[in-house]
Amino acid sequence: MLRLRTCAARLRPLGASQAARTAGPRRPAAGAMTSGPVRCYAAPVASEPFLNGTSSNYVEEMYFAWLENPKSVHKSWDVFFRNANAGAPPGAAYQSPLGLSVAPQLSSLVGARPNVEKLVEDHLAVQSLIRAYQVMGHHNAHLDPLGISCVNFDDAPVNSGFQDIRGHQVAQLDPLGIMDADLDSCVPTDIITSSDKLDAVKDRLTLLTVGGFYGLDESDLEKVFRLPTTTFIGGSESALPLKEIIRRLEMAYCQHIGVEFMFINDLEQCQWIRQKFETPGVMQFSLEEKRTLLARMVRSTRFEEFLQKKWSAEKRFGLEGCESLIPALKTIIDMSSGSGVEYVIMGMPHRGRLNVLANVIRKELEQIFCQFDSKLEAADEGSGDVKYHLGMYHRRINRVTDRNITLSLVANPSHLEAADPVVQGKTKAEQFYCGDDDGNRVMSILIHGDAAFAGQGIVYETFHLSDLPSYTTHGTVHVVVNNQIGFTTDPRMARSSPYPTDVARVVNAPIFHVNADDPEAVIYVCKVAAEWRATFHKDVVVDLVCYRRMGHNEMDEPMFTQPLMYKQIKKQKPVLLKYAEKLIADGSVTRQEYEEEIAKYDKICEEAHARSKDEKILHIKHWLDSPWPGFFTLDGQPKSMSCPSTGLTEENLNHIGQVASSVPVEDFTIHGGLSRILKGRAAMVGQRTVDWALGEYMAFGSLLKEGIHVRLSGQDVERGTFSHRHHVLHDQNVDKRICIPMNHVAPDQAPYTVCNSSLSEYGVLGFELGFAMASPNALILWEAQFGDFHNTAQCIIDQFICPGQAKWVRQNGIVLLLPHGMEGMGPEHSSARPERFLQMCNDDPDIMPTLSDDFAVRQLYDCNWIVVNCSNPANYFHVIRRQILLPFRKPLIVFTPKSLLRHPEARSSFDEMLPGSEFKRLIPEEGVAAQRPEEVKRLIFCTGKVYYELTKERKNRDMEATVAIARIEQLSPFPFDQVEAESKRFANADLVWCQEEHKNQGYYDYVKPRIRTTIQRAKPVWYAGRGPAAAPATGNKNTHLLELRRLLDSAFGLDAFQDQQ
Ligand SMILES: Cc1ncc(C[n+]2csc(CCOP(=O)(O)OP(=O)(O)O)c2C)c(N)n1
Repeated sequence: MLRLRTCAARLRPLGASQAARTAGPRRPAAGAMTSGPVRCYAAPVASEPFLNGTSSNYVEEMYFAWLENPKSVHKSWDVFFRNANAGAPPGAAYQSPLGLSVAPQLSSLVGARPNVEKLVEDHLAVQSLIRAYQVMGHHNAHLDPLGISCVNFDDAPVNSGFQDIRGHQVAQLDPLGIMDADLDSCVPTDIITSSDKLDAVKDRLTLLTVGGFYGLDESDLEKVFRLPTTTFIGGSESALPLKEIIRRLEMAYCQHIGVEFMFINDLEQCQWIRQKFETPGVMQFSLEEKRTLLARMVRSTRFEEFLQKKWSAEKRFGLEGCESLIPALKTIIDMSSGSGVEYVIMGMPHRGRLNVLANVIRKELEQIFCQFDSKLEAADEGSGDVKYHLGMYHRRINRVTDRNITLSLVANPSHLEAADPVVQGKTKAEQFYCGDDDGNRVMSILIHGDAAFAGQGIVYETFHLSDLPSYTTHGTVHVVVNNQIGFTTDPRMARSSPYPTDVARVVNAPIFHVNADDPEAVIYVCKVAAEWRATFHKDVVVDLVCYRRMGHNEMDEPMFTQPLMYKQIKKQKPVLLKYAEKLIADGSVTRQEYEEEIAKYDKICEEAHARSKDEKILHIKHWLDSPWPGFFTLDGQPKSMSCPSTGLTEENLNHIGQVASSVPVEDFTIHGGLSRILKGRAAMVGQRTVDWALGEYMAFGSLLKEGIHVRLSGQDVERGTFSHRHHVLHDQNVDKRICIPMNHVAPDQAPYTVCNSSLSEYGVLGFELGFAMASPNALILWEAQFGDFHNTAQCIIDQFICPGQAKWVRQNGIVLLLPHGMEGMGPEHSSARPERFLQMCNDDPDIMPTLSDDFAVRQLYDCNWIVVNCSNPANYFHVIRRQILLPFRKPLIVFTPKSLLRHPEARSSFDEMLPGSEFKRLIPEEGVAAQRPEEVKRLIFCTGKVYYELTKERKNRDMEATVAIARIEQLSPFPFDQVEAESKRFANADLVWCQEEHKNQGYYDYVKPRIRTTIQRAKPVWYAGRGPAAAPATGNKNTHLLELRRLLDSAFGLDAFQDQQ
């Protein structure tokens, strides 16, 4: 090692500090030393002229090899190292190798130097060339099965086999400059873009040498170059002639697979990939594998053909042009099953979905076929969904590995990529609940379209969750069905990145582009992708470069917009045919066997079709992606229609209150300000009261104690945006040492997860929704930083949360906490947009429901979601607990307070939380006005924080006997029964709806018709609130206060509405 360092020191000018750094061991020196005694070279040396930062590694490689065996390196290197070790001065060790003897005749070496320089330069050039292929080879790979980027359309050949079109022709031959997998299709000028034919290599090389980048010329082709350790093309050989180096690099990087990985900043991972693609002969398939692949291609192809034959006028978003997707997915699943995965959760768009359901998930074919029957009667309530959006869950034996595997395809809306975070959340939950901390047992696969993958921002948001501790699923395999078109839009109009997959580079995911018309290449990259995930637990992308044989759907005419592309597609021989011919030609199967395979599958389809005619009823619940075994009765009904009391014993409240006020670990120093907060909590517990944060603590802590996992996620939720929560304590003296008291509630409690999320709403809310899908026995909450930020997650709300049960019969108990309130903070942080949630509620404003004993629970059961605005901590506590104690699950939207978090009146007594107490859908007037209700002149209905402004104003105006105030805490489903009771109680009062929001916003449009229905339209419902406006709030504090004053004036002005009579 010392010898090496000495030599290295001579090859590079080292500063003192650098010299010190080189002292540590780096690589074991070879055992046998063949040269003379070591000379320490202490004096600073001049750099040799050809040496620079990059070449020194190469020279070191040479040196190691030389140490092992002087004959393994070129003679010139042998001489050089001998000279160097013999003490040649700087510059003098580089000599012509021929006819020279070793030192001491050093003086005679001068003069032969140019040859050695050339030799070193050539070696460096070869090393650079190898690296250039590793970095840019994919630009020249033959990825497009149509070859249309390389074809003159006026004279397009019919492709009968795999393309043999050189990547370098790309720019020259594509008349349109469109439809290339790689929009950045310029040929890298520093790599030799040629075929495996030596002549072509020579031609190209000659061309290059004219203006040559690396300075190699034709005469170098036969020269043998030592290979650096950063390549595996040599196999067992350590040196190869240049022409063979080029040929092998072309084979590895410029055929039907294009590998993008050199941006990964991890040497081990780069080496792993190099080995997988460079090692000679690595892509060998056994006969068995080839036959399995052919059988899978048969199924994939014939399934679409069968559907086309039977239902030619139906949309099905067929897979034609990318039939290899099916064997691709099956390979990923086989490989993953082999490495221990038991559960694969998938998400995918429309394209090929039925095929995946049939041939990957193995949904019964008759269940798929009967979906095409328009006369099928729906057995489930709700809207249902089209067949290519439904989900599926299936547990079966994987035939290749003979192990159990569960496959689930998550139901999705039309909104492309929206299901990505949902799949990840569900995957994380399944991992969490089975204790799979490293993702060895549960994994996700996401399938994408090329246009959507590049265009939709949610893809990026989802990638950014991939390595966060509370969100990682430990690697996802992404498969892109890159048919080089999005509906009618060409890639050059659809994205600005060279590849549709470039978004994956942000997380250092390797990207394997593959020509989907080469099924073996597809299978190979899928194997590598699955292995990558199993080895490194990181994301990986397989880009299946293919085409779309039909229009966007089977009814569309693609020739309107892509005439030349489709002329070419019409000439394209189907991939199954090409592959079958290849296997027949090489003797892997006989034509008869191939035809029998086809006949066998066709028969399966025909028989299933016959059976499908017996299906008379469509059960959407047969398409559930996440069954909840044991939660419902066998026919899917709730086990009861009641909700137990959500109250807690005094002892429990005290105990949780103490946990919330303490630091349950030893030697843990918290911030002084936090000590005061905890002391304040302890004092509240002593006084049997809770504020908002403590009420939340009681709810979460008690559920945890009862074995319910609680997960709270969102931006800065650990402390709380408003610094009120403090669920994670930070040691002030030890970096990253934290304590989560909520996990110290009881020894056998369920775990509490509280996690600050990435700055994403769409991605994180989708993720939490997916997490909540996995189990009904968990409370999953997402909190927006401010309520209005939920609008960047609108797609998850509109497409999944609001209609999810109606479309896909899957209930979901996710909770959204949306800080809301007009506090004079301007338009951006005031409104959680209650009007939007309320507008999407499914209760009828015009029909007074039939009231029954279980009305409150039934109403909840029938609604699509619950919307509440709690005005005190006890009610918040109850509604959170009710969420779990209900015998079914519904999404819960909570408008949460800001100033009320610290409002001295917004506190609740333990009495309101004891056994027997429950969530109050409406808090009736309980003050002075309630004593003589007949004398009350006005009944104000309101919700949320404005209640406190109203009571203060009422007191100031001394109107407590004349004005009653009732709080509607559960806005939806609307408490018709309680509003009716309150209206009847104050029979002589006029009715006012008061809100602090603008008239076209807030709750007014929702509550007014419902109050009117309740009172049988006997009276008007007056409005006291801000006028209509475009923005949610004013940015001017004075205007804010003025508006508040005005709305309070109208609320308490008993003649304020006279002129509206
Ligand atoms: C968010 C969203 N925007 C628009 C659409 C309408 N749309 C449906 S398919 C499609 C093209 C998708 O192209 P690509 O992702 O390449 O998939 P392909 O259909 O080619 O398989 C579009 C624009 C949609 N479904 N979702």
